[in-house]
Amino acid sequence: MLSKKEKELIVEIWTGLTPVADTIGAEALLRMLTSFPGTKTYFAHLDITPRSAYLLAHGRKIVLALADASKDMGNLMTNLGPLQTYHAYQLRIHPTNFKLLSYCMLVTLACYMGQKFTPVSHAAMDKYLSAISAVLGEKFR
Ligand code: HNI
Repeated sequence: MLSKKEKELIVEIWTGLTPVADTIGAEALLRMLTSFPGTKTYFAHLDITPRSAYLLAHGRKIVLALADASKDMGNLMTNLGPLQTYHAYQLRIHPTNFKLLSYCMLVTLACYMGQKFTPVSHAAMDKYLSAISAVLGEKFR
């Protein structure tokens, strides 16, 4: 559970990062693909070289989805319904992978935000990404 303060902090962080959504998203993806090579299997048909047009565009989609969902945290289940179905039934993403991307997103935010990524922000973001991961991975069988 995120407190009211934590929720506000998360919205503030993602709102601030929206202009660089492609950079943040692409770096988080690249870190995941490099540190956990097994994740590359899901992107086998795509150009996942560092800062490729694809990685930037896809990274942007992920960050914007995270930013959007943060604005209505009480309804993650409903609002992420289509993404949940897509990841579970069409893409068949094993839920472990959401933890890996979340971890790489935290590292990316720490690098990018520096001092602004305080321990309090870190803890709040960890909770938020866990909540997202739980929703996106829930339908996988
Ligand atoms: Ni994910 C497509 C959001 C985690 C593999 N993913 C999307 C799209 C969004 C998205 C948005 C684009 C949907 C569309 O085009 O309609 N993905 C998210 C979010 C997370 C996440 C918010 C967690 C934070 N995705 C993951 C993980 C993997 C993953 C962990 C695999 C390791 N996603 C994919 C793949 C696609 C995808 C593969 C389709 C890519 C494509 O371009 O075809």
